Amino acid sequence: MGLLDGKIGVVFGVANKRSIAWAIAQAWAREGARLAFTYQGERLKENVAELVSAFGSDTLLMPCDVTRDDQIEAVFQELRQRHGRLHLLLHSVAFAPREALEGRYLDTSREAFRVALDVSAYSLTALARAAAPLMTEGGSILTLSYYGAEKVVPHYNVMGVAKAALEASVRYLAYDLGPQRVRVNAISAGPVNTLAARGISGFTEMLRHYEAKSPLRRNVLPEELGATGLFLASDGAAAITGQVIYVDCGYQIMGM
Ligand code: NAD
Ligand code: 0WE
Repeated sequence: MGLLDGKIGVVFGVANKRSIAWAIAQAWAREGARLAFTYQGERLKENVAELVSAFGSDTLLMPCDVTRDDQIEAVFQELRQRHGRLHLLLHSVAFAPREALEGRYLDTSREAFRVALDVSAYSLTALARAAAPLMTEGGSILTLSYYGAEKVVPHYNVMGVAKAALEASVRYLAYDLGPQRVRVNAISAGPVNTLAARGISGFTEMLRHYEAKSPLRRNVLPEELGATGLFLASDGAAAITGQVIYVDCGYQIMGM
């Protein structure tokens, strides 16, 4: 008896075994969900194929660059043909051009702003709109945010602006989809050492800062993000929508 028995889900944002999407997908699968996966491009295909082979050889795996309407359409067309319905969607995707995460927010170019907001914020709306017609039995849409959406985190820059737009999108999507029993929530995660975090200068210091300052005096573990992702997807969260849930060892409550 799994919490997600009979549920069908699709996961956007697995790059490798350290991806937050992978931790949440594993928690969903362990509780009985049937999952399909997408990957950003050919560069990641092999990696992701190897990971998802753990879920059986008939696991649906499709390319999807979330800036491409044609690829989004193809993913949901395939899901409709294979399963006919959908209950769960995980959006764990973000990107800003590297140079926008260095230096001043003030210097963000129009193009870097466009790319960051397109990939990291608009994509949730595009995916939710494509998923909604398949979520005929209700559903749960989940995305990943970060504290830089609400407070200044040096160098997070345009990603902070994109996460603010993402969190506002969660609320508007929750309102639009509520009548069809589709819930939309975000997990605001503390820092995790993933591909997207590696190479960010000062990331190791950030991990140490959370360890020193958060009420729980440690960093969040991927499996803890998996556990919260599972809760939000389950009937235990049936009355929770439009929310940003902090999974950050309490860091967000601190004033100093
Ligand atoms: P990750 O690199 O494993 O995942 C990021 C994913 O985004 C990758 O799978 C990448 O392929 C995908 N992606 C980027 N551009 C894309 C595009 N155009 N089309 C499709 N996919 C695209 O890193 P992660 O840390 O697991 O990041 C997942 C989410 O978690 C992101 O939204 C990130 O902002 C958020 N987050 C991360 C942390 C952290 O410290 N790692 C903290 C809070 C929130
Ligand atoms: O959302 C993120 C990072 C997302 C991200 C990472 C990269 C690195 C490679 C988006 N775009 C890019 N572009 C690249 O070229 N996090 C929450 C992790 C993160 O990133 C930071 C952080 C934290 C935390 C950047 C600066 C300061 C703090």
